[in-house]
Amino acid sequence: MKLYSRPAVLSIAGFDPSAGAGIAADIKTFESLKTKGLAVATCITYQHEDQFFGFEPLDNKIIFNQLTPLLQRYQPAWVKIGMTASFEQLNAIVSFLKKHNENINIIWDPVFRPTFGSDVWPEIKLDLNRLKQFYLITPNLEEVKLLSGENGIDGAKLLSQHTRVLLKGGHAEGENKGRDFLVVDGGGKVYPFKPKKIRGYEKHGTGCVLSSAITAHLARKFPLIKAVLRSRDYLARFMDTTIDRWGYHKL
Ligand code: PXL
Repeated sequence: MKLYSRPAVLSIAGFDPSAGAGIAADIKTFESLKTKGLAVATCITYQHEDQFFGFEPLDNKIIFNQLTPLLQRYQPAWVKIGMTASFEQLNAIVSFLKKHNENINIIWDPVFRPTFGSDVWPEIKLDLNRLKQFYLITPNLEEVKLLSGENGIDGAKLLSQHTRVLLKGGHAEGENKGRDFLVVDGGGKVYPFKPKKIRGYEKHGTGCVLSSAITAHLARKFPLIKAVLRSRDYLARFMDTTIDRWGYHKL
C-alpha cells in the first residue's frame, strides 16, 4: 500500500487508439514514472504504428467538459499539451487552464503533422508573445523552423526569448542525429545532450513519451536539466524494448 500521494500530471492531446502516441502513451509514461496520470482528448485519430489514416477534432466544449472535473478534483500543477486542431484551440485550452490556476505550468509539445500523416494545422500563425504562457516547449527541427522561420539552434534561440526550448534532434542528419539542445535565458544558455546509442528501432510516439516524461519529472520536483536527462534515459530504454515500432513501458 502506498503511504504517500503521487503528484497529479495531466496530458491534453490526441487519442491514438494503437496507444503508441498521444494521451495513451502519455498515461503509460506518467504511471511508470510514479505520477498520477490524467488525460483529456483533443481529437480522435485513426491510426496504428505504421500508418496514419486521419483524425477528428473535438469541440472546445467537449475538451473543457473533460477538463473541469479533473482540475477541480486533482489540481494538477504540471500539464502537457500535445496535438490540438489549431492554434486557436491551443490558446483556448491555455486560457481555460490559467483561469482555473494562473500558476499552472504548461509544457507544449507542438504537433503540426503526425509522423506519417497529413497536416494537422491548417496554417501556423503564431504570435510569439503567446509562448510566454508555457514553461517549456519541445519542438523538433521542422517545428522550430515553422514556428520561428529560422533553422535549428538559431530558431530555438529566437523562440527562447519567450520561453524555455528543448530542441529535439531526433530527425537531424549526420552527427547531430539524436542530439537535443535545451535553450534557456533568451538563448544565453544552450545545453547540448549527447545522442543515445539505441539498439532498438525507431518508434512511434517518441516525442509524446519524451515530453510526458519531462512533465512527470518536473511534477516530482526534479530541476529542469535533471528532468531532461532522466527523460532521455527513459526514452532510450523505451526505444530499446523491441526491434519494431511498438515500444513497451516497463512498470
Ligand atoms: O508523434 C506525434 C503525435 C502526437 N500525437 C498524436 C499522434 C502523433 C503521431 O501520430 O497521433 C495523437
